[in-house]
Amino acid sequence: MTTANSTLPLYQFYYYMSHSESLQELLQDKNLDPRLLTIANKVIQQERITDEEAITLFQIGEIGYLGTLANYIREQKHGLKTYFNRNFHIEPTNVCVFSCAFCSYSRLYKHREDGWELSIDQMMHIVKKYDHQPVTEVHIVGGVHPKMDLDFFCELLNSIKKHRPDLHRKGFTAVELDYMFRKAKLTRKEGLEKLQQAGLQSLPGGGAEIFDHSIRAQICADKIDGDGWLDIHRTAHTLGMHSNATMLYGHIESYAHRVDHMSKLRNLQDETKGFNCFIPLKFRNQDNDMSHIPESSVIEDCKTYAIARIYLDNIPHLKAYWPMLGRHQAQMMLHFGVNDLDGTIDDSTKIYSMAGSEEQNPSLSTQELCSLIQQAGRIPVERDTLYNELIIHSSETESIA
Ligand code: V47
Ligand code: SF4
Repeated sequence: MTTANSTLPLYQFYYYMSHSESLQELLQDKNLDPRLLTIANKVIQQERITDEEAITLFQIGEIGYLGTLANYIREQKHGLKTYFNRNFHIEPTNVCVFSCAFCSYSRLYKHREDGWELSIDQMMHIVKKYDHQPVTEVHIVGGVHPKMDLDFFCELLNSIKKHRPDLHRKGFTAVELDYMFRKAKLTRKEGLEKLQQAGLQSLPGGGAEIFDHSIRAQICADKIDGDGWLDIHRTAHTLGMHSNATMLYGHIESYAHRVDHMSKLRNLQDETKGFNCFIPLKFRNQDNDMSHIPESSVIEDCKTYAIARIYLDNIPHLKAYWPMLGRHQAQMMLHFGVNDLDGTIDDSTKIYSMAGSEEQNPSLSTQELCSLIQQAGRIPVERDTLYNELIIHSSETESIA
């Protein structure tokens, strides 16, 4: 990896220094709670924090302290680099056999005339719209439609691969996969192998929600359980596919549930090293069966991202998904441990606009993404799905990695 201006501009150098220094200052603070001092020392020593310590961070860590620790870790891992990619989504259908209480997007199968169902030709039409455009990833995700089965999606993947082999095909939540494999009467390994042969290259992180049984029973009772979600990702990792992990937070779960969720991910990552990135997803409350629950505050969001960065020491990247958080809040998260903003999207997803996100037609040009990142004092780096660096967009020059 080379960059035309590998020397940091002076302001970025001072910026980088100031975060280490603010951590040193924090350690000198005589009023700092001894539990927080112990955790800060662990971070400096690169020691893993315990589940109890993570709960303590949620309970008594204020955002200045948490941001300092999360930034320190983020800069140890990635310096000032902040990643994004050029991608678009295909949402084959919003018809779904499940009825998750938080979902604003799906239409039950019995009311399928209110939803959409795309044919292979219609989806290939979307893919062909990007011919001659430098997109690197298609993200395929949607509802669970009983007629869209494993063979249907193998045909779709094969068609995309044939038409545009260089486009990385990331697709299907563990929820969609579990349903497809059970219907096809295949084991998870057999089903994933079949999709992999057809062209699937990695899995997105959706469907994880909160792993705890009692919470799942209240918000998404009928779909795959937490162990099943983890098993599908474990199986994908053993087949050489990478994946992401999400956590839907800010609804009825407690801090202990969030830590339990991240603990299961941290344990699986120790085993497989297959997760590329973790994406906390803030619950949005418009037009769903949980609309009576207020959305989390910005402070709570900052804390959750920062604690994820501190706790998940073995997952390399932390993503703020801007279509859900809104571009300005996602930009702020670049100071709470985040080093990835996902992609250009090109107004190709409806999941969050329908749930009340301020991003009603999510689309950002590369230039707009770079500006958001640079305004936060970071260096924009265009990546592919697997975090290979493609272009470093420094403020003075642009270099091909
Ligand atoms: O599993 C649904 C979430 C997920 C709401 O891997 C909601 O790169 C908040 O996982 N409020 C699907 N969240 C999307 C997803 C995703 C998105 C972007 C990138 C990646 C990746 C993965 O959306 C669902 C669910 O957790 N969701 N409804 C809502 N009202
Ligand atoms: Fe279906 Fe996914 Fe919505 Fe649940 S979150 S109802 S599985 S589309």
